Amino acid sequence: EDSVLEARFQARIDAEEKIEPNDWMPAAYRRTLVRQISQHAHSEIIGMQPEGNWITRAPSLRRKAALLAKVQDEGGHGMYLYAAAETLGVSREELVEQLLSGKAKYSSIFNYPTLNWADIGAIGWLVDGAAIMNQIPLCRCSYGPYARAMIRVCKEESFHQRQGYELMLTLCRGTPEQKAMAQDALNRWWWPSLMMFGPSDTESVHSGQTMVWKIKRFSNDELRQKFIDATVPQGHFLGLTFPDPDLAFNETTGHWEHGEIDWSEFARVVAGDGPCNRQRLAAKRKAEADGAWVREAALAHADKRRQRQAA
Ligand code: FAQ
Repeated sequence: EDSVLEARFQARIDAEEKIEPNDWMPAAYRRTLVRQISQHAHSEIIGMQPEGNWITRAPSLRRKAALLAKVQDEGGHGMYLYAAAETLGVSREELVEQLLSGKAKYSSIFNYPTLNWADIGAIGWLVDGAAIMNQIPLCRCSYGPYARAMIRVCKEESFHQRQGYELMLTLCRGTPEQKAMAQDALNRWWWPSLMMFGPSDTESVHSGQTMVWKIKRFSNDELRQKFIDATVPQGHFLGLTFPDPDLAFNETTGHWEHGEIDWSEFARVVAGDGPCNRQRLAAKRKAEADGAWVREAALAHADKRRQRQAA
């Protein structure tokens, strides 16, 4: 009986046991994991584009090597996450098809353009900073393969975040023009970074159930607040100003209070109408088409090997 199985399943979750691919799980648990993990994988893959834009124009060999390594890590995270999703019974081809057709979501943040070199610093500092804040709790997610994937991913994200902050620090200690570039990047990336955490708790449709299942451990607003509290002092250390006149420290709560997030902008970007949505999908489709011959050759090679072994 499903209700008995479901009660047993929830008891395992409550006891902090990991759920593994061959264990019984409710269909809705499987569905929500496929949704979240695949969106996460797509984000890593599309997320390679804004930074990839600057690899050929990095200002030094050292900066170029670090950026190249970071973008490669993101590709690796995507592959790792697709593999975790595959343990739930979907194929990678199916998931990629959903991305290419525009059906699948990926993080809103990657639909913003990287206009100057300081954007690479701002992405590392803010976007990877937000990603870590969201992903550290996912290392304790109830689904084993996703939780284990997150451990390695978080180690690499932490290097990415330091890379970005150090870049910002260098610019802020540089010429007035360099500092102005850093300020401009913060102005453009701050609000979109806060939107990465998703809709406010009152609007979040999935949080209630996913927290019971211990996929999520903290709500969207809780993680957003943790991120703001950690990041504002870092920005002040850089000597930068946040583009939020309402940002203020509340001595009683010990938290930084922030102004209203423009949720209409968030909705627009998620619906496909952000500054770069079309460009991102077009670039991904082109990459997929350009790489088709590699996949065909690999399949033909695997087939030949199988035939040789069978003979
Ligand atoms: N963008 O009910 P909720 C990275 C959607 S980090 C677009 O609150 P949930 C590293 C949501 O999917 C970025 N859509 O949903 C990197 C749902 O739509 P659906 C990726 C968003 O799942 C750094 C609807 O709104 N990280 O890639 C966004 O409980 C630098 C209702 O929302 C992850 O994916 C958004 N920002 O909470 C790479 C982490 N927010 O599916 C390159 C794992 C919400 O019903 C360079 N994911 N939506 O159609 C999560 O933790 C969760 O999925 C949340 C959303 C917190 C993102």
